[in-house]
Amino acid sequence: MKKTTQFRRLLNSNQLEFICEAHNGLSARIVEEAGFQGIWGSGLSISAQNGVRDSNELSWTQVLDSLEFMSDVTSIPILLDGDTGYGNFNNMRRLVKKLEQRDIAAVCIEDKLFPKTNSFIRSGTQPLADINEFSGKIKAGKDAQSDDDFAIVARVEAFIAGWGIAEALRRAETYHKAGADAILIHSALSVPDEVIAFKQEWGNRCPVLIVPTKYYTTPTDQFREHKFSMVIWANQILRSATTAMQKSAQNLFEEKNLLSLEDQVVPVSEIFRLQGAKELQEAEKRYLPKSAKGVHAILLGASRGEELGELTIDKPKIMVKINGKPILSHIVDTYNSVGIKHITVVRGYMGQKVNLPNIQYVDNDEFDSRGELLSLQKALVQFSSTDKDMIISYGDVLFNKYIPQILAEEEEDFVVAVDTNWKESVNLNRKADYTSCSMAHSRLSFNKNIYLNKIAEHLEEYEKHGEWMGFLKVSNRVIPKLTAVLDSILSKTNEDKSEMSLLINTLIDQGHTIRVLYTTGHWLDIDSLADIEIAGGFK
Ligand code: SPV
Ligand code: MG
Repeated sequence: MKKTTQFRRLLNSNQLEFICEAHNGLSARIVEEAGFQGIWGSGLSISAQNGVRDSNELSWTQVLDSLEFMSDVTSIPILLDGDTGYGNFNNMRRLVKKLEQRDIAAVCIEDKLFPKTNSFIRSGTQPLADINEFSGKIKAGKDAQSDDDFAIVARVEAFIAGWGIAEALRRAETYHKAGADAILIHSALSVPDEVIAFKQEWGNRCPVLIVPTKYYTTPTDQFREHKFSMVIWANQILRSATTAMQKSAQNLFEEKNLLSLEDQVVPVSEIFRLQGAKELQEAEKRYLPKSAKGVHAILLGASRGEELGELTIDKPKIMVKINGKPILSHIVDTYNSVGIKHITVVRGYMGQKVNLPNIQYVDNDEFDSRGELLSLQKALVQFSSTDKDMIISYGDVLFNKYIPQILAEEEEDFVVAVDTNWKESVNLNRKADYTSCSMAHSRLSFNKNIYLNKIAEHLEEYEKHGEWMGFLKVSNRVIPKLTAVLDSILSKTNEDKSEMSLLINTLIDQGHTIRVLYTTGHWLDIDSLADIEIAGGFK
């Protein structure tokens, strides 16, 4: 419902309604969350939160700026305390136009002179506006509004300025005739006598609003009994924030540490929530291009690597040094270079020797008797609910950084990298994972989406389209699915030694599509001493 319509319904409802002061976006949101159905855009509070006086020291456009923040973060109507309308009838017209543009539901103007003074400062000496001039201002405002539901509240300051009930009623009647939708009758007494006397005489000619700041001891039921339309809690949010800020500042100054304060204040996460941080995170997922940043890498690195002989007597293969640093460091550096810093390594053989910093470790003590799928299962336990995509790869495959980059950018649920240059692979005469795909790599496959048919060690030449390089990118959407498939495979005891290729083929059998990204070279499977030489040597 439009905010103007919401406010009109509050004004005309047959029960007592309450609106509460706010003075910036944060306080407006807090007031709405508390349950209020409307906000008082208090002139006193908006001035005070900027450290200036409630004497029109803020320009009217500065007030508008504050209102815009308040309006943007809330769905309930705002009644602006528009002081005297910031000038004459002409300024009032422009004010109404600008308020409507900012989705402000209503404005209240008071019959005093610009620059105004707060009603509780030297109240008795305050001059009132000329009654006819003020009525013209109301008329001009009503004529300027384009939304019929926009409301103008006329605030009668006769009691504040020391005039009696007759003057208050005369003014209210004139303003009502000029088109005011409601009257705010203000009083600086500590008892509600003036406003109640007014209401009794006024009857139900139009809704009447009150601001019980000074007569705060009055039970709310009295306002109900006298059929006031609306109570405005005009400054209590500003004042309670001030109490809290003074206390905290004093505490910090004296204690010079955060210990005694931390439990007394909301956590930073509450501020993020009030700012709507979550919505932005979700929008980023919709609108930002995917990048490797934030992807989680899982490295399967539990096996010893017997084929490297002596090199793996006292450490696992992933810790064997190439070019002066362990294979694992090379892999971590490559992932890091594209922004992937969440890395989990499943270690097994001589696990305690795998101890590079900034990596999460998962241990698979059954690395010898069971296959790599058990390692993956152990790692996945940590990711039952994650909002990150993951790339699963091997602890002994070196690669160029563009490979995780293109995998991460891909939107589909499952993606693998396939080397078209398999005839040049180091694996040519040893065990390799060949792939059969929906289309061979050629000029014809340019711009086509290619999908995986199967992975196998032995394939007929005609259906061999490349070699799987050991990378499986999984979107966070399907991690639970992946986990379920994995669990079902491992629940069959004869699949003890099963490998990643079985998992991928099972996913295909179950109807999942696995996107293939063809690449050429730029990776190296370290499976022999010769591979180490190729990669850069032992030193
Ligand atoms: C305000 O909140 O700025 C008001 C109400 O105008 S009062 O301070 O009571 O005048
Ligand atoms: Mg005010």
